[in-house]
Amino acid sequence: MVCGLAAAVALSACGGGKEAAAGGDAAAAAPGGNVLNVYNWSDYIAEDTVPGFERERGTEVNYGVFDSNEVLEAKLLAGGSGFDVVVPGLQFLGRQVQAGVFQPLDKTRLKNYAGLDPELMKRIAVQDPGNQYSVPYMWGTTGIGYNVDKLAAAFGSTEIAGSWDLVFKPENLAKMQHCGVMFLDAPSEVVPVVLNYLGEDPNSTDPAVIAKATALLKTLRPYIQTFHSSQYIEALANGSACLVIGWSGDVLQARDRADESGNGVKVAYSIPKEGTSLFFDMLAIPADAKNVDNAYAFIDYLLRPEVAAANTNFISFPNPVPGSLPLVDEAIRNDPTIYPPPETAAKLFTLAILPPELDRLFTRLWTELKTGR
Ligand code: SPD
Repeated sequence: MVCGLAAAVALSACGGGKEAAAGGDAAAAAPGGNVLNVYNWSDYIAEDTVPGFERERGTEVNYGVFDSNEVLEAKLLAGGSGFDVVVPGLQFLGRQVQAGVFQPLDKTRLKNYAGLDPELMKRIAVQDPGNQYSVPYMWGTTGIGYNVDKLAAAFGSTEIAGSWDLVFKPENLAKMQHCGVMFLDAPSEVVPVVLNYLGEDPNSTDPAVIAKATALLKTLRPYIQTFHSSQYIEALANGSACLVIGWSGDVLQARDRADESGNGVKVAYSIPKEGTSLFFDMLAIPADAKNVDNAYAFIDYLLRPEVAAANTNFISFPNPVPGSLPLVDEAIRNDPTIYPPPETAAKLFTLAILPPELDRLFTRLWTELKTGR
């Protein structure tokens, strides 16, 4: 089933359009003008996607980027963000819907809606009932990114990258500390993966269970140089990091950047055999968006098979439009780390809606971890 989703295709990473300062600046540009204010993940769109939309529609796009659901959510919950299209992860969108942040989508305004993968839409409907408020942009996994030569030098081969043991056993992580270890900077991304590794429910909300993840993470802390959710792309590519917990397409972009630079750094991505999280990033229109016609036009444009394919080809994340697959580069289409085969897909879990009452616990444990307390 996940393969069917994967077969659906992807959108992309950074680039394109003018990057708006978040919130207020975007709002200031809106009144009266033919504009669109978009807030998307960094490194998540092909270079010509936004300029192509601007040319075609005669609209100016203010394009801002973020690298964490928490940052986006803070702006949305504060209200008056000025954004017309945003891209939260599904587990955050679920609770933002409950908080009244978004307007329901009028599907009749999206002529490419019928091209979305029905299996994927069914899965998403668990957290966005009736698929009322969002459409998927891209999906992917959280896994291990590594420098092939450094890993082989430390362990004799790269086989160990097939298991979370590489990252979650302190004696293994210690062997990579000299060349740069980076973790995603978000408890909502890392804790579920650790719990799954420990054989616990990855979506547990029980503080006693979450404490097991915290205890393990504390044993790893001495070997982690940096917590960051986007800098690892460049760090892997230029060789200043050799082991990361990161997102699939981001690590593969690092591999491509290194290859293109000719610096000799070889980067690879692994979905560990114990399984990991499968995420969906969703396009949604805030309830107070000012440029709603342009927002629909932009979402519909992103769902065109040729646009979705261009994005996937650029960012190496799969999109949800099956009709785009024939236009996706063969190397991407056949890459099992991008489109996981059924035996790998069977081990992937979806992140549940994060209950707001867990926020304080997550924030505290993460602060303690990062500060080494
Ligand atoms: N550089 C773009 C990465 C997008 C990752 N989205 C992750 C959401 C995970 N819940």
